Amino acid sequence: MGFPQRREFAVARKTKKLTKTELDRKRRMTWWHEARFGMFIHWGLYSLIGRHEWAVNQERIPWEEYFALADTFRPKAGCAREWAKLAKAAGQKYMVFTTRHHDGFSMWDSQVSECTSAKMGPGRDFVAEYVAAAREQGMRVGLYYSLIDWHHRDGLRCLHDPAARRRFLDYVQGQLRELMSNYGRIDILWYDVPYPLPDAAAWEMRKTNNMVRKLQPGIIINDRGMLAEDYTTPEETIRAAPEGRAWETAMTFNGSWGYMDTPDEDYRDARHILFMLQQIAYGGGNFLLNIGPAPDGSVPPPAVRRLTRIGKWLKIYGEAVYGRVDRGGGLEPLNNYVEWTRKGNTAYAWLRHWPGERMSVGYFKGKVKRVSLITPAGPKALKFRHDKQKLEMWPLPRTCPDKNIGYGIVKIECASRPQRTMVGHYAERPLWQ
Ligand code: JFZ
Repeated sequence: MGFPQRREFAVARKTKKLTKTELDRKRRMTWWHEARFGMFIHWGLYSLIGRHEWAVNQERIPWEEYFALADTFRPKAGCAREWAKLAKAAGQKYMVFTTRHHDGFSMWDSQVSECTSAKMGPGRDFVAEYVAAAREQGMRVGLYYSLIDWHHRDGLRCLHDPAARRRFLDYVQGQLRELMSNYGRIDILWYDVPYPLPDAAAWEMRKTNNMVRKLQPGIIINDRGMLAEDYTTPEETIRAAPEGRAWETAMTFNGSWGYMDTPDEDYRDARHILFMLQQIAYGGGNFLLNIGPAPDGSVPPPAVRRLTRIGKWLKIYGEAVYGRVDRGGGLEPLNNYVEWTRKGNTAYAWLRHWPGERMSVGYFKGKVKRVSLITPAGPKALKFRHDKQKLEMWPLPRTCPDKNIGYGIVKIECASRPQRTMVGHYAERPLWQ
């Protein structure tokens, strides 16, 4: 026979065999995609300075002075539990904690370093406290680990001196082995800043990640260790990775990862966070939103207030965010106030501005089966009329039913994939007629 039939060809493409590596990745990433929203925590000695986590470097603070801060680092007991409870209340499903940032201060009882929270001031293993608290609240557990170490004597020398490189890699690999061995199941390893070595080979990343995966078979690893691994990490920006590639936007609340006592107005507000969550979900990404706890471990009140409101909202409207949200495409925003997420044949219209008692969405395609308004009291069926021009829905209340953040959701269930795109419509009926 000659050419395959078109239909067969389409089917063949759909069932395209994934390689074992691709299949394993898809499996281990499922919970992560469905979780969507996580809490990033930057906390360490720099929190005591309160001027961004790079203070020691940017202000050229002498190391003796910096590590002397450890003597006054006396966080309250149970602070990690506070973070985990807050994450849960915020509707976040996983957490990522800075085990060691660039300053070289390890927040656990590391045997390969003298600069640890166990050997110095606090005398505590914060990683152990964090992991226990996260688990207790049903959170997936992520560990952030900085490859760069400003303080380690070989942290820079490793670039030109092979013996120094050997010592430094032994240290990095030793620390990772501890983190992957001593705290039970770890769900995410979040590498950061692979400086100064030039490539994955110089860092021995393949060997290191093989060790990590051997110790933690289900673990998800980000892309900041100079290998692509499981997901891409745009920062302070929402930028989808190419189709088929997982991505996660990491974002500060107020411009600093480490604790800074900035005014309330400097915090991204709850409405904006929701807008970003929608944009990210539409692009098939995840959202890792940072808090920088104060030296005593407490979370700055502006962050607590916002996270609490977001969590309250997600309790009602979470189905538009969690679970098998499809990567978007084909659902264009309506002016500047209706945006979308989609799960299979169901479109969720996110209303940032309330249209009044009737809502009209032009250019909507898809066989509409049911339309409902999601409200704090549950879903309310809406009437609808759908023709070639538009989908009309009514009766809506006069104002947004969400009094918390003022963000409403209309759920549109269809028998086929919903689409809203103006392509082709210009020809059918020009906008100016
Ligand atoms: C790094 C750190 O330097 C910073 O302190 C914080 O921990 C943050 C999460 O990560 O900063 C970066 C790293 C990578 C990029 C930008 C800032 N990047 O790829 O654009």
